[in-house]
Amino acid sequence: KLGDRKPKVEKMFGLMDEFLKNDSISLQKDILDHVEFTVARSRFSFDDFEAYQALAHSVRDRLIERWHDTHQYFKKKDPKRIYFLSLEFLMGRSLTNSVTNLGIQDQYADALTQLGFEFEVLAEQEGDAALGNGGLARFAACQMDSLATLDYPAWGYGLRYQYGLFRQIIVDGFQHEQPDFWLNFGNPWEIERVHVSYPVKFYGTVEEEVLNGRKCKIWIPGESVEAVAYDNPIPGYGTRNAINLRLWAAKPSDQYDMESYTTGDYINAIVNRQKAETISNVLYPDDRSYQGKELRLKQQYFFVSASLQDIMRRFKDLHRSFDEFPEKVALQINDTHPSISIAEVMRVLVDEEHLDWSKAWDIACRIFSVTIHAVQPEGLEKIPVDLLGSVLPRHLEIIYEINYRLMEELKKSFGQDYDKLSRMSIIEEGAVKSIRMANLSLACCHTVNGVSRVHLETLKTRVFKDFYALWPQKFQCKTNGVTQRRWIVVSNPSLCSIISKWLGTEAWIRNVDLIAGLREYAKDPDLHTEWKNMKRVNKMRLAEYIETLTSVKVSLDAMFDVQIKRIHEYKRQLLNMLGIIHRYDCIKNMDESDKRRVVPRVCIIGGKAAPGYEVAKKIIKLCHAVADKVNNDPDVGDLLKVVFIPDYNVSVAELVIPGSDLSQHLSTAGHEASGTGCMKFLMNGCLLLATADGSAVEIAEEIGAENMFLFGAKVDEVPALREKGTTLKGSLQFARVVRMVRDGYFGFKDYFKSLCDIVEDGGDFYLLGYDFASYLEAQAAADRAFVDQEKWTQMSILSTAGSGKFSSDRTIEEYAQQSWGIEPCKCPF
Ligand code: GL7
Repeated sequence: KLGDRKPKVEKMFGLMDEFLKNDSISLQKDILDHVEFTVARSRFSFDDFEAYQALAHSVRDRLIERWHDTHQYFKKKDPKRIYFLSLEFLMGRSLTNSVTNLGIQDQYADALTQLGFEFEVLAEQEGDAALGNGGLARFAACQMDSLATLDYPAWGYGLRYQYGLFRQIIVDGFQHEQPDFWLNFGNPWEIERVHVSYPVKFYGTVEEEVLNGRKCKIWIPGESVEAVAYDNPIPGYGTRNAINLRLWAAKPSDQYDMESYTTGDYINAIVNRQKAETISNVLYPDDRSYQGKELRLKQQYFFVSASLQDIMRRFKDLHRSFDEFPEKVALQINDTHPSISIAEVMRVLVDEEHLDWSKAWDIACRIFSVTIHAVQPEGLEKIPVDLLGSVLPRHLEIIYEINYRLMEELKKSFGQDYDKLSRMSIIEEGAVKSIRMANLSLACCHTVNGVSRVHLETLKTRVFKDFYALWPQKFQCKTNGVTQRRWIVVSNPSLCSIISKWLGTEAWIRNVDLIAGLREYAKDPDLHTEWKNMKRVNKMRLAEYIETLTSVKVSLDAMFDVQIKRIHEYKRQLLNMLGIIHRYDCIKNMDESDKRRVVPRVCIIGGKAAPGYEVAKKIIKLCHAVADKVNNDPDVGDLLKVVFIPDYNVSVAELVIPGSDLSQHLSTAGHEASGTGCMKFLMNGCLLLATADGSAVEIAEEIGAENMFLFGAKVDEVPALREKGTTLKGSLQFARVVRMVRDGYFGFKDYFKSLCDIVEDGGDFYLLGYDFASYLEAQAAADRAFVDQEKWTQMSILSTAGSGKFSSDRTIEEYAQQSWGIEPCKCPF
């Protein structure tokens, strides 16, 4: 209780004003203060990393100020809030993004120059926060940026993994994984909140009790772990709002096991308590399947339980009755990973708040919405009943009850159609009886979102056909987007200046639709000159990076052709490699006069393979084997270079994308739910060579199919092509390049045999053979377009100009209006 000690608000504001000034001298003093007192180095002697730390702390102070003010304001206004639950957030670096969004980049750059440092050099000191695998997690990060910028009262909730996504190192062309100790040198972007912590329970038994004459279920847990909050302020751009990303870390519980202590088993008691911390230790490095792992389930429940306790506490501070809960709370389930939250909400409302079941279910159905990011039913999580029953016994009972009621309701519509009922059931019978987490989400959520139009269609017609027939109104399309703040303003400052100059305003940074205004100048020779210079400077930066990492020298006149993303069979990096081999083979068979007509290329590939994914690892090795041969062949010279960029991550993407001419998105049609990399390339004026899959279909609508290179089987053709199976042979050219690999032209004959088998004898599930001819045609079209640099530049400008739809700002507006029912809440001071 503050009692008489209430702070004098005016005095507080007066002092704040004096604290955080943004003029150059104040910033310099501030940075040096942090060198001296936070980093504890002498201000007369500190290195670049220490300077970065001090700088980061000085920026963090400014973030915290806004973040406090925003939360104070949210508390006062008490708007409906969106709580975004995600097991993964791929934030990358924070420094440049923070000063950009705070609008104090120039002031900091200036202050540092005066101290003898360069902002860019210090920014390079920061490691990536890689608490996620791929597109899904980076999309979550982009959404946080948009939520803050658009002033929505939002919270992100997730897990603070000690080890982020593994580091990829390449030894003799093979991928090896090393742990990512990202917290070893501290993390200035987070605020540890030791006073914000909740117990999270596991295991134990369920007992029945009579309370006020009513039978109740009581969960007697067997283990308790403490969840401690780490807050990460997320600043909006062009607003004072800064929202919170709250990540939970597991700590041993205070409620220690008295018995072990009293029986003298002191050491074991401590060791067991320490084990608790392992829950938030490590991010699962596979981006598609984590089926049946106990630790994975514990991670999911751990962050869900802590988040819901936090959300309920905030709600109860101001409200008495849960009737108001749906007016104040929207919960977004990011993929099926946090869907145990549905059972947890039911448990809290029924067992702890003593609401009756139907009332609690009504509330749950009004607060939850889900986004599915998978295409294949195999990508949807299932948890074995035995496992769930052991780790969360009460939740299993609740899920059974939800399912019983669901089945009763379905019988009213479908009668005794048991096939349909068993398909729709939350419980999957079979060798391993399992809980289908997607079906649990579908039963409860008021909206089920797909991440592109093609994807939603797949969900409606294939994956969730039965549910769609029953509840068509639940299914919505929210095409993904990316934030132009990070993907243009931060990562491509020269492009940012060009856009602002030609549009005559910086307003596009918050309202990206304005970017379409560039179309008017797509043929303007002055813009062309600036555009080409920008691209060349970015290519130079990328070429230096490539040389430093791989010792390969590349020509800036070559087309930089890039495929960067997780390595997967369906993403078809192998198709790219076979295309490169074909190009190499052609060059080898040319005479000198033909060679003069070849468009020189630098083929850049980057991406991680899940540690247990053998085929993907072989593809990485093939990239290196081909690169070795091609890059050292004097017949080829600068006409073709092949580069594998190791340890691909967010900050590498920020460097590579602005320096690319062409980017490849080769998923077999119907397999990429959306894809977001393509949107970043698009914004940066890089032309797309793509299949008609995921968001590429919508990109073609926005910029015109004539401004990209589309190829390959269409989504609705793929099933029939597969039916034809092994009778479907690729072209002669395809057979020839596969034979080169098979015969050991690039060495490692035995090792690559299985790759060749998959695309020839193994049925070629991803249709590489079938698509090869049209892929080569698309590549040839790209070559022809590149020769005509005016035409190419025009296409490039039109790509950027047509990228407005693919901003996560648009995505978030759609979620806010169609799924969450929230309004902006802009902090006025
Ligand atoms: C993904 C999809 O594969 C990808 O196409 C989509 O853009 C992304 C965000 O919606 O989600 N689903 C998934 O499990 N991962 C993805 O990147 C890892």
